[in-house]
Amino acid sequence: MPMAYLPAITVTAGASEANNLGTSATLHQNDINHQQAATSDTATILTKIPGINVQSAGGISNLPVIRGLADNRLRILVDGVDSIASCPNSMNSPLSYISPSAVEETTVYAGVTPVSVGGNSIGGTIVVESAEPTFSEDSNVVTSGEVGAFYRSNGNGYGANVETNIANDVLSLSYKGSYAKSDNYDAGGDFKTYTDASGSGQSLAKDEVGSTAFESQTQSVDVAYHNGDHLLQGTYLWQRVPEELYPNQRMDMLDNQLDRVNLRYKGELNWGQLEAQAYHEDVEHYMNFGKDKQFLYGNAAGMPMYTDSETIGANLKGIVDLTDQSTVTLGAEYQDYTLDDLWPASGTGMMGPDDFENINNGQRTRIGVYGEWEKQVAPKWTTQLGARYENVRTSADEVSGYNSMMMTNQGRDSAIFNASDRSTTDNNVDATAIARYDMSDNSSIEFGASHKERTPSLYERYTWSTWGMASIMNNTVGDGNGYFGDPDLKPEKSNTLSMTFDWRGADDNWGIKATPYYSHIDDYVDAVQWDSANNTAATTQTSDQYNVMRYTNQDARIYGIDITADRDLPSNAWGDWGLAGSLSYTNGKNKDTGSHLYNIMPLNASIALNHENNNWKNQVEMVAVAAKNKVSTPRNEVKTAGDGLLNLSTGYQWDAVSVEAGIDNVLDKNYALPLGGSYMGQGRTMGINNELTTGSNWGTTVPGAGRSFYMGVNYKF
Ligand SMILES: [Cu+2]
Repeated sequence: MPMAYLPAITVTAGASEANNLGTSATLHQNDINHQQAATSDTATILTKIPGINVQSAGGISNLPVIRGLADNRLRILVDGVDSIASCPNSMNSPLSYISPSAVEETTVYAGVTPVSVGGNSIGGTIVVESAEPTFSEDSNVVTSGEVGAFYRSNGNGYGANVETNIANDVLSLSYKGSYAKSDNYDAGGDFKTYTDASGSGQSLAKDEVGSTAFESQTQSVDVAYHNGDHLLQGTYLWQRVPEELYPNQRMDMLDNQLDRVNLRYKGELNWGQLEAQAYHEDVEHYMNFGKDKQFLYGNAAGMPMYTDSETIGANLKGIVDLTDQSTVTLGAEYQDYTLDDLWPASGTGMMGPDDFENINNGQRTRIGVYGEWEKQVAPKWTTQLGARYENVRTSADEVSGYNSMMMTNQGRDSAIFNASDRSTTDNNVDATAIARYDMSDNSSIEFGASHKERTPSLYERYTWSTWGMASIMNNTVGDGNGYFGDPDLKPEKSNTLSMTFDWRGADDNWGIKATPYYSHIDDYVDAVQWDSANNTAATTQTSDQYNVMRYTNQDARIYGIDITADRDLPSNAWGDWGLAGSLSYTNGKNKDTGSHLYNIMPLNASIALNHENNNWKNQVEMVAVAAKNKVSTPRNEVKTAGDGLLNLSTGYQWDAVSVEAGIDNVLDKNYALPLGGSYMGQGRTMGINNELTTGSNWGTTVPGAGRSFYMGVNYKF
C-alpha cells in the first residue's frame, strides 16, 4: 500500500533512496503538501522525520535540531545556497526563506554525512530544493500554474500561494509568491499567572502565548534555459517580513528583507555531470520590542537593533563515472560573508549617547575542496569514502559601546576586545566512510563513521559585552540568558559512529528501521556562568535565574537511537489500512562539567493509523514525549513535563483540486514545548531577572498550541 502520509514515507525512505548512502530520509512534495495547511514553518514539516525536532523561534523560522545539534551546527542548503542567520538571536534562519509551498523535495542527512553535502557543520545537512523548471516537449508554448490558500483557527492564521509558469522547449519563465499571517496562538490552558503585557496597560490572557504573531511574504522569479544536456537557471528571490514576534526572545523582528540572486548550471558532459553555481544574498534585519513587550524605557523609544549582511558564494561540482563502475565526486566551494550588527543610541539613559557596535565588520570566508569515491565493491557491498578540507577565516573590527559607565563595563570590555587578536584562520578537515551491506532487495545494514569540524560563528567569537542588558540580546537558544563571545574559540571537532538496520518483509508489508549513533565532540561550544564584575568565570553558580554566560570550548558526547516501523493492516470494504510509528531517544552530556547538554529532546514517540480509499486519505496520530529532566545546569535550563497529543487529518485529491483539513491537538492539551525555551513573550524583557512587575519570569516555558482546526485548498492548472 503506497502511503502518502509522512510517517510511512519516512520509513520507506531508506528503501526508496537506497542509492544514496548516508541519507536519513527524503520528503517529497506529496508528503509536504498536506502539512502546508497545518504550518507555515518549513522546519516544522521536517519534524515528521524521526530524530528531527525544532527549537522554537518565530512562526516561520523555527530552528531544526538533528539529534541534539542545531543552528550553526547544521548545514542547510536551500537550492544550493548555504545561508547564515544574520541576527544575534538566529531569527532569520535559512529555512525561513523558503515557504512550505515552494519546497519540492527535502533530504536530511543526519550525523554521518557525505562530505559532498557537508562542510563547516557537525550535526548533519538539510538539502531543500524547489521545483526544477519545466519545459514543453516541442516548440509550442505551454502554461501551467497553481493557487492555494489555507486557514488555521488557533491564531486566526491564513495565507495563500500562487505559481505560474510559461515555457517552450528552450526557455521557461516562472513566478512564485506566498503570503502568510497569524495572530498569537492560544495554549490549551493557562500557562502563566500574569497578564501584564507591554507596560502600558495592555494585557494578555493567561492562555494567550504572547509574541507568536507573524506576517511574511516571499516571492521569486525564475528564468531557465535548456539546450540538450545543459540547463541554466537564474532565480531572484525576495522576502519581506514586516513582523515576526518571538515568544522566547527579548526582542522581536519588526522588519526583515532578503534579496537573493542564484545562478545555477547543470550539464551532462561526456565524462559525467557538472554543476556550477554562484549566488549573492543581502539581508537587512531590524529588531525592537513588538506589541506584546514593553516599548518605552524612560524616554528611550525601545532598543533599535540593525543587522546587515552580505553573502557571496560559488560552488563547482563534478561527478565522474569511472570505467570500473565507481563514481568520483569532486567539488570546490567559496563563500564570503560580511556582518554588521549595530544598536543605535536610544533615549538619554543607559542606551547612549553613542551607538553600540555589537559586531563591527564581521567577516567569514570559507574556501573548501572535497573528493568522494563511491563503488559497489562486491555484489552486496557498497562503500563511500570522502574527505574535505576547508580554510575558514573569521575576523571583526574594533567596537565601542553606548558609553563607558562603570556599572556596565562597556569601556573595559571593549578595550579588552579591541586589544585582542580578532582574526583567526582555521584549517578544518572532514572525513567520512560509509558501507552498506544489502541482505536482500529491501533490507540492508549501513555502517558509518565520520570526523567533522566547524568553525564557531561570528556571534560565538565576536560578541564582547559582559553587561547583562547587552548580553541578553545575544542569545541564539531562546533560554533567556545573556551570552558573549570569545575570539579564541577553537573549531568544534566531532567523531561519529552510526549504524542503520533497515529490515522490510519480503512482500514489503512491514518494515523496521533503527539507527543507533554515538558522537564525541572535542571543543564543543558550550557556555559558563560569568562574573561580570571581576570579568572571570563565576566561582559560585546561581540557580533558578538568568545569567550572563560566556561561550567556551568543552568536550561533549551525544548518543541515541531513532527507530521507525510500519505495518500494513488487512484491507476491507472501507479501504486500505496501515500503522506507522517512530521513537527517538537522545542523550547529550558535557564531559567537562558533567552537566547534560541544553535543548536535548526527551524520549518521544508517535504512532499513526493511516487509511486510504482511492483518493481519500485519513490519519489518526498520537504523539507522546517524556518529561525533560536532563537539563543544562550552567544555563539553568527549565525542565518540562511529559505530554501526549492527538492529531487528526484528512485529505482528498481530485484531478486538479486537492483539499486538506485537520485538527491538531484535538484534546486541547496544555503542554510545554520541550525545546521551546524560556517564555519571554510579554513584559519588561529588557530587564534580566526583572521581566515582570513582580520580578523575574524565570521558570515559565513556552507552551505548544492548543486545539487548532485547519484547512487548505490547492488548485493546479
Ligand atoms: Cu533578530
